[in-house]
Amino acid sequence: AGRGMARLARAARIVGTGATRVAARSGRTPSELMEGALRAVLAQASLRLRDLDGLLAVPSLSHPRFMAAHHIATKVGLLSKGGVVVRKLDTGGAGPITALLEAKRMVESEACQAVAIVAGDAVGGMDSPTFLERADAGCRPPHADESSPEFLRSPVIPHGYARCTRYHMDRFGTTREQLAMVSVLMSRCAARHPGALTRSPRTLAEVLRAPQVAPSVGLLECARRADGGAAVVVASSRFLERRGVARRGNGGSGDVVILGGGEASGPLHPPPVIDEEMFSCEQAARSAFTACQLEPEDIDFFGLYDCFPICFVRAVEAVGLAPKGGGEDWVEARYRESEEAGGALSPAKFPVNTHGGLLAFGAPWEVPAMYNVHEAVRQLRWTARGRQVERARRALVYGNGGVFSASAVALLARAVNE
Ligand code: MLC
Repeated sequence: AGRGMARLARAARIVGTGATRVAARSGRTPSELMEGALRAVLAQASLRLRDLDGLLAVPSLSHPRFMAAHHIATKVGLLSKGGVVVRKLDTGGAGPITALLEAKRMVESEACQAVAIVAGDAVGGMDSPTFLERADAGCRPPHADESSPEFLRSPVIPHGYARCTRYHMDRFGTTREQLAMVSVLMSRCAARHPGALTRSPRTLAEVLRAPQVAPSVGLLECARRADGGAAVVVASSRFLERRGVARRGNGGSGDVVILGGGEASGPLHPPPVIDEEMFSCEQAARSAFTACQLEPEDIDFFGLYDCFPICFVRAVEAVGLAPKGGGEDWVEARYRESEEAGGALSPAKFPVNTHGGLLAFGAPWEVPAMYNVHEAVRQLRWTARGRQVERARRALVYGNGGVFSASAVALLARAVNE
């Protein structure tokens, strides 16, 4: 019994999720969105602000702040007591997953009892020139003028992904249609989620007809710019036992255990000649599976990053749903099945991004990987309603930063009642 208790004391659990509505424009600042998400997660987890002894935040683009985590912690009054660990983490869109793994370490090795992770941004509310200027500045290779092979024209991020897309098309024979099918599948998922920005499914023709943003990247194949805030709380099981919080608050088995994960990095700017080495998602997924001694067949739900179709296709391969170079055929097979099913696949047949991902649920800059976590938690709590993957027990969540520059993968499990 003693050893069992010791093991329990070290386990890190997600005990709550909270979010503001994702909106095309909210009129709110990232700090306000983060605060809204923080209040929501505390309410859901039946915790008070003073229960927190850790806070992690990811940076925002619309209102960049020096020490953004300290800013939000000060704003909500968390720093009026001592003993609180506060950190901003920057791995781009991988941030929320990096933070999840960091929170696990804080609980397991730094003796934190409850760590909140908050993310929020208002890029939907930014006017187009300001958004593009800032987004371009972050990802444009420095010192590269138009004659240089590194040069990426504006919008820089879609052009960076277009370069990777071209590589994948040339090397593996991916078709333009297969890429567009990713957006169709995401929109069909989003249409089932009452909180998603995309309310109605798109057809393949609509996606292919949309204005081109970069070569082989149409407007409906870009992460959908939005405002929103999202948060989770990670707590130690010893703290939860002392408080009796999780079991009571969540109806017996509502906690989600963070089993472990993996991270990897690639170049900040896509090299002029793309090679397999730059796709850090595969390495991150491999590390996560090895760390947890699990295999793709053990996973019931996948929250995959899909800022552009190529990211999703590479993710499908990285997490083992399809072999390398087979991601696009896997996508096409799911698309054909969904056509036959009359437009939407059951979650059992498509246990991936049941909320619609960045392409369709909404993408407030570095927040969206948090939506992957929220959807995974719902799936593992068996509260995903019309989107539920029956009896889901384990989930994989993946976040990507930059252009495959940072990859973070975490594996989560439905807690077993002691
Ligand atoms: C845009 N629209 C969409 C959509 N994307 N509608 C449905 N699905 C989508 N996926 C709609 C908008 O809501 C808007 O509708 C209209 O299309 C025009 O979009 P816009 O953004 O207002 O236009 P514009 O300012 O011209 O810019 C277009 C764009 C930009 C494609 C250049 O949206 C863009 O850069 N998007 C990608 C954002 C991005 O790069 N995110 C980071 C991903 S990388 P209406 O009705 O208002 O006209 C990542 C990693 C990391 O995630 O580290 O961050």
